[in-house]
Amino acid sequence: MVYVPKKYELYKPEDVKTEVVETDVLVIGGGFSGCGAAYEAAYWAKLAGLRVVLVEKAAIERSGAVAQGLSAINTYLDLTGRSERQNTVEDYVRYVTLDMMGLAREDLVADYARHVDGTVHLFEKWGLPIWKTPQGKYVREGQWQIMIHGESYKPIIAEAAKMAVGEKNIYERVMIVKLLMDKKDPNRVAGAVGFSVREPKYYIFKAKAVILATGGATLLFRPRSVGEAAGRTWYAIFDTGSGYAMGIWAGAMLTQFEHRFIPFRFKDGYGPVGAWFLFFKCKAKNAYGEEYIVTRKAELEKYKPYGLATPTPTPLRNHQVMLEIMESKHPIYMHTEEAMRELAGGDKKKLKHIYDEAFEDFLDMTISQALLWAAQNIDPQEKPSEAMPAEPYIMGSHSGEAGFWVCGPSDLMPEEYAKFFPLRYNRMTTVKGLFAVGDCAGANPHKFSSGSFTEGRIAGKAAVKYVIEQKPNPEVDMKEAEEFKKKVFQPMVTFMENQKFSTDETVNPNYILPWQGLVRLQKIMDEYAAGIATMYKTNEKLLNRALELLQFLKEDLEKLAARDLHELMRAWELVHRVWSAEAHVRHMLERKETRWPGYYYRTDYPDLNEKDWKCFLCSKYDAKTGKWTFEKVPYIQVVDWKF
Ligand code: SFD
Ligand code: AMP
Repeated sequence: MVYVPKKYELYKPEDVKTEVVETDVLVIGGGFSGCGAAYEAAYWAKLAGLRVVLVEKAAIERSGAVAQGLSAINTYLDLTGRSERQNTVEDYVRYVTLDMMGLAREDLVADYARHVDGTVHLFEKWGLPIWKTPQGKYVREGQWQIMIHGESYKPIIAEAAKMAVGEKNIYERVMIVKLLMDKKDPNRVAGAVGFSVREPKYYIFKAKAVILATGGATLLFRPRSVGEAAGRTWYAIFDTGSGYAMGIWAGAMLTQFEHRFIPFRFKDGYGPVGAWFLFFKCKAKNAYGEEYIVTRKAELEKYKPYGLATPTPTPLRNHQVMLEIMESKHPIYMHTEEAMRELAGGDKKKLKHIYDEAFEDFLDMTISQALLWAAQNIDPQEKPSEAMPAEPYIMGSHSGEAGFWVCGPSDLMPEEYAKFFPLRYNRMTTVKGLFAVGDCAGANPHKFSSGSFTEGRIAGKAAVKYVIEQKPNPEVDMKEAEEFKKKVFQPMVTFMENQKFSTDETVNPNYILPWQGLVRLQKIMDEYAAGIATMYKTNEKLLNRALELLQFLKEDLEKLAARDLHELMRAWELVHRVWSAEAHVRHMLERKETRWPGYYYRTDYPDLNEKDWKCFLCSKYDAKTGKWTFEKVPYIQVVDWKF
């Protein structure tokens, strides 16, 4: 039989058209923070006659973390009395800072917190159904969270952003690969380049201000879901560290990049636990029926003062679970059946209502968890469900605080933080004209959906102000931008040149496919950088070995192959993931303490070290020399909160 190689839609760079788009403000990523940025920037830009462009690699109607919907808005303070419980900004800042074991940028947290309610009210106006009490108050899930019927959360928010900027200013199915810098000033952004994942087209976006809103970084670590469940994760698989990598290359300062979030989740489907713990008052117990938050309360003493905070910080709640698992007292069970029984109090009608709510929680947000219940014959009113800490996620919007060091609001930002910003515009990174929001903005976590949109709005407004006041006129090196097209399409060329070398195109000594590189990355991170394989433990030796192996992987990235435009996107996503992973490892290596037990353990520095490490860890990459430099910035209490 004659071997006939398969045909693919492959393009040589010289066959790809270039389209140049000029704008004042460019928003990269149309998720929650990107939609917020576009919505707000459009308002101010219109008054000033400026253009705002939003570019997204998917379709914003269903892109990003909220693609499937959500069942709760996790950040709503309620300063005006619309819900079952009101809060103050001070108390919110206390909660967030303690949840991060003492390290949060309070200027940034207070800033989004004071504006977040207004965002939620807009969401409701745009049609998002929020649960109401018979008295018409928003139903609280917990102190800070409110319940929503959120299956269509993303389309509702995307529509508002689309209407604000106008269809002609939205570029969908365009994967952004790299930022462009000003020819005259290497520390000023000038735009970005990317390619269409639908047609042979290369894009050069020229912009005066750029907002990074590409979400966090998932699947850097081998996930618990492998084999038949490969690809199932808790957070958005589309969030591939693009903004991190692009900002790193541009020389923007990172902060807290050693931080990660380990979500404790319903096992295998990754169903979130928040509604179960807070709204349904569900208890988690070990295999022997012991409620570990009670039996392991004394463990929290070791982590004073944070261990004594209410609620117990998320990493410490994880830590208690991990101790159970390390002592082999798992499976850990979420006792949904007990919770539902207790809430219903013998009232059958009430039980039916609670049952519906329980299913809606997952159907709104994590459909696969409801499917898993069905597949495994689990009726949540009869049987408990297994839960488990998942693999690490790098993010700055949920219970994680990795991201860029950004400028805060002028009324709250202390001088120790401000000194990094020659120009002071809210949420601008240390690169002029480059802003970061949502998962991309570091040291101000717990934004979730509503806070990310709010932070986008803050940055959108500031970006327009920057363009008006500074009148930046960055110059793009068009030759360099056009030259980069070759690099972008190189994986297709590599495939074309080597496809016939072997009879199985997935086994070829001259190239690697993106998924092969991805499993390599995941193996390295899992085994050396405190993934699930080592129960989240690592040490200096392991981390140094991780860096060595990542270096080999980086060399092999030059030999990536792609068989179609979709795979070309996967190739560039992998490049972005690898750089995000490297930054994470370098940061973990640098912080010589275990600040977040339950997120990761440095076994060579097993304790909290308040004296040397109650500080933000910041880093910068110099693309010219290939060197990373680190710097500590002190934590400063900005808001007057008390324990
Ligand atoms: O239950 C490029 N989140 C929750 N928030 C809540 O308010 N309530 C909840 O209930 C939450 N929970 C939850 C949450 C997320 C997920 C996945 C689940 C459950 C299952 C968190 C929020 O969703 C999250 O904080 C925000 O969405 C963060 O916003 P942002 O903008 O930082 O990220 P994004 O929305 O994922 O958007 C990123 C966009 O960028 C695009 N993109 N575009 C072009 N070029 C590139 N190179 C790009 N790279 C990425 C993406 O496609 C995407 O659109 S619970 O667990 O607590
Ligand atoms: P999750 O579903 O775990 O992402 O949580 C959703 C929201 O509830 C987040 O704001 C969490 O910080 C919060 N949360 C989850 N579990 C608990 C808990 N046991 N105690 C206090 N807050 C929680």
